[in-house]
Amino acid sequence: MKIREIHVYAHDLPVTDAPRVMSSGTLYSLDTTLVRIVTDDGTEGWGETCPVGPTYAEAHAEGARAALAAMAPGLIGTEIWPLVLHRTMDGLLNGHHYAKAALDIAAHDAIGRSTGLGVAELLGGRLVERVPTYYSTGVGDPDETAAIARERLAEGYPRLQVKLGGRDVETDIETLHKVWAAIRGSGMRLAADGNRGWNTRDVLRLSAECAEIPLVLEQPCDTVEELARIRPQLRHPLYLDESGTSLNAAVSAAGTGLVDGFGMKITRIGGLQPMRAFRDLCAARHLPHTSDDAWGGDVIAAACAHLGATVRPELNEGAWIAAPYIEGHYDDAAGIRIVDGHIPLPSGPGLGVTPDRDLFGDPVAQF
Ligand code: 0XW
Ligand code: MG
Repeated sequence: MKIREIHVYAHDLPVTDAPRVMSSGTLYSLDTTLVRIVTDDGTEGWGETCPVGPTYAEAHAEGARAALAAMAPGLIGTEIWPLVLHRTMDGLLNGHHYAKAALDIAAHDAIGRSTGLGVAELLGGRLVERVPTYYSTGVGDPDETAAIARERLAEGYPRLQVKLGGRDVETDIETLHKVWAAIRGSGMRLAADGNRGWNTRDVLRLSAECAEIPLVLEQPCDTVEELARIRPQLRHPLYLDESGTSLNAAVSAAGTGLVDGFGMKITRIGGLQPMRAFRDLCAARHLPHTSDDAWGGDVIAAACAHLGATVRPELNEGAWIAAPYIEGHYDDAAGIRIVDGHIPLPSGPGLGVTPDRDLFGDPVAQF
């Protein structure tokens, strides 16, 4: 099965209830990139990549489109099978995982559509039909964040991620105590995500002053070196997110015992093929992890849901999707939705969503 055409689209996703505040930046609207592959048997496959602004990761929307344009001409007429595709892409461009991921996802979608199989089956087989997700707050007022926690708990979310950092640590500590008072005894799991925004002094203080709260600390500091320095003094499990920039980085973090789990993004690691290896590596070390992406619409959400359905339930920290912060869907009927804190896996072949192409206008590039 070979790639016949590649079409690239740019699309604006305004943030509902904007702005969304993170320690890495304030967001009003996200620029997403969609890829449509057409194979030699006429099958279509969709992929997507949407950095959450230019300051969250070493990625930005125009960078994704430039990298796709650099690779696409060399991919026309080549095999679409994921292992072969990655080898071909790596021969055309070094790095740029987040752009390669869009092509990898489109390839999985096309193979699924052509064979009549869901992407979860291509990844080894679904273990659940309802994939757990988690709600992620913005960096906000302590009482308002606790009120959000109460609401999401009532909606059935099994896990809450509180965004913190980029302000005085006292307010972050107050926020965690108020959120814990709101969810204590409910079974809802809690992550405190600093998004690289704390220095080591502030994380150590926060961990000590929240020692009785059973939370996980997600990417509190910017660098692996800082995390390694504070690790022995932390009172909480440590998860890696932004610094897990590749399968190699994840192997090192898991193998050296730096972390107790991961927040992982399909696009950051390069797509579903490397994400599948990451999932199996985590299973071998009994490390919990998420199956997220940074942002994006129904295509990336479907990819997260399919991957999330294949994670061992006891290690599954959920598939985060941006649907609660986005108006509308690419596919009105089968768009990815959250019901009672879980994502019902779409039933169609491939990703199970068929975007309405008219939403995106003319392609910004075609090969
Ligand atoms: C909650 N997420 C998965 C989505 C945001 O874009 C960032 C993020 C995270 O850092 O965990
Ligand atoms: Mg995170």
